[in-house]
Amino acid sequence: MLKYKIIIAGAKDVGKSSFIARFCDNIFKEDMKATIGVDFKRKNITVKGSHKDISLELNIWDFAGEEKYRTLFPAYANGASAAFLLFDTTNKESLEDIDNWVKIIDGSAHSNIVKQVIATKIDLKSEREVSKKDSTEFFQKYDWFTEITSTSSKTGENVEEAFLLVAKKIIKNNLQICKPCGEVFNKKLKNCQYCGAKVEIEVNPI
Ligand SMILES: Nc1nc2c(ncn2[C@@H]2O[C@H](COP(=O)(O)OP(=O)(O)O)[C@@H](O)[C@H]2O)c(=O)[nH]1
Ligand SMILES: [Mg+2]
Repeated sequence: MLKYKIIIAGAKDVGKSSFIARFCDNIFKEDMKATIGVDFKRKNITVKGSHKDISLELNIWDFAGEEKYRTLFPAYANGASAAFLLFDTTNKESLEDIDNWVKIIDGSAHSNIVKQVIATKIDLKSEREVSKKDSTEFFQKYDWFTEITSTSSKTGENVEEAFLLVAKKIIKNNLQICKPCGEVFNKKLKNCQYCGAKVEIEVNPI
């Protein structure tokens, strides 16, 4: 099984632990307990490839967003293939805080890390403080920015889709398909680890 580490960044209470709980266990708690330091979950995901389905084991690291724990973050960001950056649509400050998380990630993770922005709590329509337009404008300054996925861990809206999107980006970044034998393996290798064929042209598995 191909294993990848994913980290979840964002201010305290933006909904990081709820996002993970919805994806991994399909549950939601109004009284989610605050994360102390760091937490860890595993979940497999299957992406439909053009040649074959690709299953990944995602190791998902949940961080406490509180200032006092942020010094731990660089150590845990080490080796991550993707980072979710969460802000809470009912809290404008949590959007501004993303700049700090990007700095921390850029300073500690490898440069081709997938970054995916997630807007949380979209079920709380009447409490909304950040519009899609304002948040999209906020992220234009980042060259890695593609799109925001708007989610609700309460209703489950777009949570699985967000993980699937990131899994696809991880595959694009890290894997190639061997033309002769059809197996999927690490992009860094010059020969297929299954049949030994030399890589002539990189073919993306999805
Ligand atoms: N209505 C609603 N509340 C949410 C949602 N996600 C999280 N919450 C609530 O927001 C609070 C903080 O969530 P939590 O996951 O602990 O945030 P964390 O500190 O970023 O891990 C908890 O009371 C959750 O129940 C959501 O999508 N909708
Ligand atoms: Mg938490």
